[in-house]
Amino acid sequence: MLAADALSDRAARLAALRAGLFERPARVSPKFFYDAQGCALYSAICELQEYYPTRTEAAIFERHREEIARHLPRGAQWVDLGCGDGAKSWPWLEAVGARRWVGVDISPQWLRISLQAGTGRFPGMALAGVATDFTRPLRLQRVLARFDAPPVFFYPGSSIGNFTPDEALALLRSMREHLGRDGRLLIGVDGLKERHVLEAAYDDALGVTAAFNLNVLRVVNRELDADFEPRRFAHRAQFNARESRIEMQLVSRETQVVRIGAAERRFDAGEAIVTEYSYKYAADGFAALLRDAGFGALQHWSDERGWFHVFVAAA
Ligand code: AVI
Repeated sequence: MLAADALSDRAARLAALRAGLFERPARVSPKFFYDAQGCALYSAICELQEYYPTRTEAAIFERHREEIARHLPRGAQWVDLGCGDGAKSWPWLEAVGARRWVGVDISPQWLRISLQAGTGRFPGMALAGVATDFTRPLRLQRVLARFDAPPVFFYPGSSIGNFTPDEALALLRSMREHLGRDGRLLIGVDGLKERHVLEAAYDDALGVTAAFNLNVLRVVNRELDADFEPRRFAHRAQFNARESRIEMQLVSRETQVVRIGAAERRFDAGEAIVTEYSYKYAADGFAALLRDAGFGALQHWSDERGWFHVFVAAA
Protein backbone atom coordinates (compact mmCIF):
# COMPACT_ATOMS: atom_id res chain seq x y z
CA MET A 1 0.00 0.00 0.00
CA LEU A 2 1.26 3.49 -0.79
CA ALA A 3 1.94 5.78 2.17
CA ALA A 4 -0.66 8.30 0.94
CA ASP A 5 -3.32 5.56 0.78
CA ALA A 6 -2.43 4.42 4.28
CA LEU A 7 -2.80 7.98 5.55
CA SER A 8 -6.18 8.57 3.93
CA ASP A 9 -7.28 5.15 5.11
CA ARG A 10 -6.44 6.02 8.67
CA ALA A 11 -8.12 9.42 8.35
CA ALA A 12 -11.28 7.76 7.01
CA ARG A 13 -11.31 5.23 9.86
CA LEU A 14 -10.95 7.94 12.47
CA ALA A 15 -13.62 10.11 10.81
CA ALA A 16 -16.02 7.13 10.96
CA LEU A 17 -15.11 6.50 14.62
CA ARG A 18 -15.80 10.13 15.47
CA ALA A 19 -19.07 10.23 13.50
CA GLY A 20 -20.29 7.06 15.28
CA LEU A 21 -19.85 8.71 18.67
CA PHE A 22 -22.18 11.54 17.67
CA GLU A 23 -24.92 9.19 16.42
CA ARG A 24 -27.92 8.28 18.56
CA PRO A 25 -27.37 5.72 19.88
CA ALA A 26 -23.62 6.30 19.83
CA ARG A 27 -21.53 3.45 18.43
CA VAL A 28 -17.91 2.38 18.18
CA SER A 29 -16.90 -0.36 15.77
CA PRO A 30 -15.49 -3.45 17.55
CA LYS A 31 -12.41 -3.24 15.35
CA PHE A 32 -11.18 -0.53 17.77
CA PHE A 33 -11.04 -3.06 20.63
CA TYR A 34 -7.79 -4.53 19.44
CA ASP A 35 -4.90 -2.33 20.52
CA ALA A 36 -2.11 -4.11 22.46
CA GLN A 37 -4.11 -3.95 25.71
CA GLY A 38 -7.31 -5.08 23.97
CA CYS A 39 -5.51 -8.03 22.33
CA ALA A 40 -4.15 -9.11 25.73
CA LEU A 41 -7.61 -8.83 27.30
CA TYR A 42 -9.16 -10.81 24.45
CA SER A 43 -6.58 -13.57 24.98
CA ALA A 44 -7.59 -13.61 28.67
CA ILE A 45 -11.29 -13.81 27.70
CA CYS A 46 -10.56 -16.92 25.66
CA GLU A 47 -9.26 -18.63 28.83
CA LEU A 48 -12.32 -17.74 30.95
CA GLN A 49 -14.52 -20.48 32.30
CA GLU A 50 -17.66 -18.65 31.09
CA TYR A 51 -16.33 -18.02 27.58
CA TYR A 52 -17.09 -21.43 26.04
CA PRO A 53 -16.62 -20.64 22.26
CA THR A 54 -12.81 -20.95 22.16
CA ARG A 55 -12.56 -24.29 23.95
CA THR A 56 -15.69 -25.73 22.32
CA GLU A 57 -14.33 -24.99 18.86
CA ALA A 58 -10.88 -26.31 19.87
CA ALA A 59 -12.50 -29.57 21.03
CA ILE A 60 -14.34 -29.96 17.69
CA PHE A 61 -11.07 -29.36 15.85
CA GLU A 62 -9.19 -31.84 18.07
CA ARG A 63 -11.81 -34.53 17.72
CA HIS A 64 -12.48 -34.24 13.99
CA ARG A 65 -9.22 -32.84 12.64
CA GLU A 66 -8.35 -35.82 10.44
CA GLU A 67 -11.83 -36.07 8.97
CA ILE A 68 -12.04 -32.31 8.37
CA ALA A 69 -8.59 -32.38 6.77
CA ARG A 70 -9.80 -34.97 4.27
CA HIS A 71 -12.21 -32.32 2.94
CA LEU A 72 -9.38 -29.80 2.44
CA PRO A 73 -6.81 -29.71 -0.38
CA ARG A 74 -3.33 -31.08 0.42
CA GLY A 75 -0.34 -28.80 0.04
CA ALA A 76 -2.58 -25.76 0.34
CA GLN A 77 -1.73 -22.18 1.17
CA TRP A 78 -3.36 -21.68 4.54
CA VAL A 79 -4.92 -18.23 4.87
CA ASP A 80 -5.58 -17.45 8.53
CA LEU A 81 -8.11 -14.61 8.68
CA GLY A 82 -7.79 -12.71 11.95
CA CYS A 83 -4.75 -14.84 12.78
CA GLY A 84 -3.98 -13.38 16.23
CA ASP A 85 -0.94 -15.27 17.52
CA GLY A 86 -1.41 -17.92 14.80
CA ALA A 87 -1.75 -20.75 17.35
CA LYS A 88 -5.03 -22.07 15.92
CA SER A 89 -3.38 -22.59 12.53
CA TRP A 90 -0.34 -24.60 13.49
CA PRO A 91 -1.92 -28.06 13.96
CA TRP A 92 -3.75 -27.60 10.65
CA LEU A 93 -0.58 -26.90 8.70
CA GLU A 94 0.62 -30.35 9.67
CA ALA A 95 -2.77 -32.01 9.12
CA VAL A 96 -3.12 -30.77 5.53
CA GLY A 97 0.59 -30.64 4.66
CA ALA A 98 0.25 -26.91 3.95
CA ARG A 99 3.09 -25.34 1.98
CA ARG A 100 2.46 -21.71 2.83
CA TRP A 101 0.89 -19.76 5.70
CA VAL A 102 -0.65 -16.34 5.08
CA GLY A 103 -1.66 -14.49 8.25
CA VAL A 104 -4.22 -11.72 7.85
CA ASP A 105 -5.05 -9.41 10.73
CA ILE A 106 -6.03 -5.84 11.47
CA SER A 107 -3.33 -5.71 14.17
CA PRO A 108 0.31 -5.34 13.01
CA GLN A 109 1.37 -6.44 16.54
CA TRP A 110 -0.38 -9.79 16.09
CA LEU A 111 1.16 -10.21 12.63
CA ARG A 112 4.63 -9.67 14.04
CA ILE A 113 4.02 -12.18 16.84
CA SER A 114 2.46 -14.84 14.60
CA LEU A 115 5.12 -14.55 11.88
CA GLN A 116 7.82 -14.97 14.49
CA ALA A 117 6.05 -18.00 15.99
CA GLY A 118 5.49 -19.54 12.54
CA THR A 119 9.13 -19.08 11.55
CA GLY A 120 10.26 -20.82 14.73
CA ARG A 121 7.83 -23.67 14.37
CA PHE A 122 7.95 -24.28 10.63
CA PRO A 123 11.42 -23.40 9.37
CA GLY A 124 11.41 -23.53 5.60
CA MET A 125 7.68 -22.87 5.23
CA ALA A 126 6.72 -19.84 3.14
CA LEU A 127 5.08 -17.28 5.46
CA ALA A 128 3.41 -13.97 4.70
CA GLY A 129 1.51 -11.37 6.72
CA VAL A 130 -1.17 -8.98 5.47
CA ALA A 131 -2.51 -6.14 7.64
CA THR A 132 -6.07 -5.42 6.63
CA ASP A 133 -9.49 -4.52 7.89
CA PHE A 134 -12.25 -7.06 7.13
CA THR A 135 -14.95 -4.43 7.11
CA ARG A 136 -13.89 -3.85 3.49
CA PRO A 137 -13.87 -6.45 0.69
CA LEU A 138 -10.82 -8.71 0.85
CA ARG A 139 -8.22 -8.12 -1.81
CA LEU A 140 -5.82 -11.01 -1.43
CA GLN A 141 -5.69 -12.14 -5.07
CA ARG A 142 -2.20 -10.75 -5.66
CA VAL A 143 -0.74 -12.23 -2.50
CA LEU A 144 -2.26 -15.64 -3.27
CA ALA A 145 -1.20 -15.57 -6.95
CA ARG A 146 2.45 -15.53 -5.86
CA PHE A 147 2.13 -19.19 -4.86
CA ASP A 148 0.82 -22.06 -6.93
CA ALA A 149 -1.46 -23.89 -4.48
CA PRO A 150 -5.18 -23.73 -3.70
CA PRO A 151 -6.06 -21.56 -0.71
CA VAL A 152 -7.83 -22.69 2.44
CA PHE A 153 -9.45 -19.69 4.09
CA PHE A 154 -9.49 -20.35 7.82
CA TYR A 155 -11.88 -18.13 9.78
CA PRO A 156 -12.30 -19.62 13.26
CA GLY A 157 -13.55 -18.26 16.57
CA SER A 158 -16.96 -17.05 15.35
CA SER A 159 -15.42 -13.76 14.26
CA ILE A 160 -18.02 -13.81 11.48
CA GLY A 161 -20.56 -13.22 14.30
CA ASN A 162 -19.23 -9.70 14.84
CA PHE A 163 -20.67 -8.67 11.46
CA THR A 164 -24.34 -8.02 10.80
CA PRO A 165 -25.85 -10.73 8.57
CA ASP A 166 -25.63 -8.39 5.54
CA GLU A 167 -21.99 -7.59 6.23
CA ALA A 168 -21.27 -11.28 6.89
CA LEU A 169 -22.83 -12.16 3.54
CA ALA A 170 -20.62 -9.62 1.76
CA LEU A 171 -17.50 -10.90 3.54
CA LEU A 172 -18.33 -14.55 2.78
CA ARG A 173 -18.90 -13.66 -0.88
CA SER A 174 -15.59 -11.92 -0.99
CA MET A 175 -13.90 -15.03 0.49
CA ARG A 176 -15.63 -17.29 -2.03
CA GLU A 177 -14.39 -15.16 -4.92
CA HIS A 178 -10.80 -15.99 -3.86
CA LEU A 179 -11.19 -19.76 -3.69
CA GLY A 180 -11.20 -20.98 -7.27
CA ARG A 181 -12.18 -24.58 -7.97
CA ASP A 182 -10.01 -26.34 -5.37
CA GLY A 183 -9.92 -23.79 -2.56
CA ARG A 184 -12.02 -24.21 0.60
CA LEU A 185 -13.34 -22.18 3.51
CA LEU A 186 -13.02 -23.63 7.03
CA ILE A 187 -15.11 -21.50 9.37
CA GLY A 188 -16.28 -21.68 13.00
CA VAL A 189 -19.50 -20.04 14.17
CA ASP A 190 -21.13 -19.81 17.57
CA GLY A 191 -24.53 -21.48 17.93
CA LEU A 192 -27.76 -20.37 19.53
CA LYS A 193 -28.22 -21.47 23.13
CA GLU A 194 -29.82 -20.48 26.41
CA ARG A 195 -29.72 -16.81 27.32
CA HIS A 196 -27.98 -17.31 30.67
CA VAL A 197 -25.09 -19.19 29.04
CA LEU A 198 -24.68 -16.52 26.37
CA GLU A 199 -24.90 -13.58 28.75
CA ALA A 200 -22.42 -15.11 31.24
CA ALA A 201 -19.93 -15.59 28.39
CA TYR A 202 -20.02 -11.83 27.72
CA ASP A 203 -20.26 -10.69 31.34
CA ASP A 204 -17.87 -12.89 33.29
CA ALA A 205 -17.49 -12.89 37.07
CA LEU A 206 -13.91 -11.60 36.98
CA GLY A 207 -14.84 -8.57 34.90
CA VAL A 208 -12.36 -9.35 32.12
CA THR A 209 -14.94 -8.72 29.38
CA ALA A 210 -15.95 -5.50 31.15
CA ALA A 211 -12.30 -4.37 31.04
CA PHE A 212 -12.08 -5.39 27.36
CA ASN A 213 -15.18 -3.32 26.59
CA LEU A 214 -14.10 -0.29 28.65
CA ASN A 215 -10.61 -0.35 27.13
CA VAL A 216 -12.12 0.86 23.86
CA LEU A 217 -12.66 4.24 25.56
CA ARG A 218 -8.91 4.51 26.08
CA VAL A 219 -8.40 3.71 22.40
CA VAL A 220 -10.91 6.46 21.51
CA ASN A 221 -9.12 8.93 23.83
CA ARG A 222 -5.84 8.19 22.13
CA GLU A 223 -7.12 8.18 18.56
CA LEU A 224 -9.47 11.17 18.77
CA ASP A 225 -7.89 13.21 21.55
CA ALA A 226 -10.98 12.68 23.71
CA ASP A 227 -11.40 12.58 27.50
CA PHE A 228 -13.70 9.63 28.20
CA GLU A 229 -13.31 8.38 31.78
CA PRO A 230 -13.83 4.60 31.76
CA ARG A 231 -14.98 4.68 35.41
CA ARG A 232 -18.00 6.76 34.44
CA PHE A 233 -19.30 4.00 32.12
CA ALA A 234 -20.58 0.51 32.91
CA HIS A 235 -20.25 -2.64 30.82
CA ARG A 236 -23.52 -4.24 29.65
CA ALA A 237 -24.00 -7.44 27.63
CA GLN A 238 -27.52 -8.58 26.77
CA PHE A 239 -28.87 -11.22 24.44
CA ASN A 240 -31.36 -9.82 21.93
CA ALA A 241 -33.33 -12.95 20.98
CA ARG A 242 -35.21 -11.27 18.13
CA GLU A 243 -31.95 -10.32 16.40
CA SER A 244 -30.14 -13.44 17.64
CA ARG A 245 -27.19 -11.46 18.95
CA ILE A 246 -25.34 -10.45 22.08
CA GLU A 247 -25.27 -6.68 22.30
CA MET A 248 -22.34 -5.16 24.16
CA GLN A 249 -22.69 -1.60 25.31
CA LEU A 250 -21.05 0.96 27.55
CA VAL A 251 -23.68 2.72 29.63
CA SER A 252 -23.10 6.18 31.02
CA ARG A 253 -23.32 5.99 34.84
CA GLU A 254 -24.33 9.66 35.08
CA THR A 255 -25.08 12.66 32.93
CA GLN A 256 -21.73 13.88 31.65
CA VAL A 257 -20.08 15.89 28.90
CA VAL A 258 -17.15 14.31 27.09
CA ARG A 259 -14.71 16.25 24.96
CA ILE A 260 -13.97 14.64 21.60
CA GLY A 261 -11.24 16.67 19.90
CA ALA A 262 -12.58 20.22 19.64
CA ALA A 263 -16.23 19.14 20.10
CA GLU A 264 -18.31 18.05 23.07
CA ARG A 265 -20.77 15.18 23.40
CA ARG A 266 -23.27 15.02 26.24
CA PHE A 267 -24.25 11.57 27.53
CA ASP A 268 -27.36 11.28 29.68
CA ALA A 269 -27.36 8.94 32.66
CA GLY A 270 -28.23 5.49 31.27
CA GLU A 271 -27.39 6.40 27.67
CA ALA A 272 -25.50 3.62 25.90
CA ILE A 273 -22.66 3.41 23.37
CA VAL A 274 -23.03 0.25 21.26
CA THR A 275 -19.61 -1.39 20.97
CA GLU A 276 -20.21 -4.88 19.61
CA TYR A 277 -22.78 -7.30 18.26
CA SER A 278 -22.01 -10.97 18.41
CA TYR A 279 -24.51 -12.89 16.28
CA LYS A 280 -25.40 -16.49 17.12
CA TYR A 281 -26.51 -18.88 14.38
CA ALA A 282 -28.45 -22.12 14.25
CA ALA A 283 -26.55 -24.56 12.01
CA ASP A 284 -29.17 -24.46 9.25
CA GLY A 285 -29.31 -20.64 9.38
CA PHE A 286 -25.57 -20.40 8.86
CA ALA A 287 -25.66 -23.02 6.09
CA ALA A 288 -28.29 -20.87 4.36
CA LEU A 289 -26.03 -17.81 4.68
CA LEU A 290 -23.14 -19.76 3.11
CA ARG A 291 -25.39 -20.84 0.24
CA ASP A 292 -26.58 -17.25 -0.25
CA ALA A 293 -22.92 -16.27 -0.49
CA GLY A 294 -22.60 -18.72 -3.38
CA PHE A 295 -20.97 -21.68 -1.63
CA GLY A 296 -21.96 -25.10 -2.93
CA ALA A 297 -20.94 -28.28 -1.11
CA LEU A 298 -20.97 -27.89 2.67
CA GLN A 299 -19.78 -30.17 5.49
CA HIS A 300 -20.71 -29.52 9.10
CA TRP A 301 -19.38 -30.61 12.52
CA SER A 302 -20.59 -29.67 15.97
CA ASP A 303 -20.08 -30.58 19.64
CA GLU A 304 -22.53 -32.86 21.51
CA ARG A 305 -24.55 -29.91 22.81
CA GLY A 306 -24.70 -28.20 19.42
CA TRP A 307 -23.13 -25.10 20.98
CA PHE A 308 -20.64 -24.38 18.22
CA HIS A 309 -20.53 -25.17 14.50
CA VAL A 310 -17.68 -25.78 12.10
CA PHE A 311 -18.23 -25.77 8.35
CA VAL A 312 -16.10 -26.62 5.35
CA ALA A 313 -17.46 -24.91 2.25
CA ALA A 314 -16.43 -25.16 -1.39
CA ALA A 315 -17.04 -22.50 -3.99
C1 AVI B 1 -13.76 -11.89 18.41
N1 AVI B 1 -15.15 -12.24 18.68
C2 AVI B 1 -15.53 -13.46 17.99
C3 AVI B 1 -15.52 -12.25 20.10
C4 AVI B 1 -17.01 -12.62 20.28
O1 AVI B 1 -17.29 -13.57 21.01
O2 AVI B 1 -17.87 -11.99 19.65
C5 AVI B 1 -15.23 -10.91 20.75
C6 AVI B 1 -15.66 -10.85 22.18
N2 AVI B 1 -16.36 -9.89 22.70
C7 AVI B 1 -16.55 -10.15 23.97
N3 AVI B 1 -16.02 -11.29 24.28
C8 AVI B 1 -15.42 -11.76 23.15
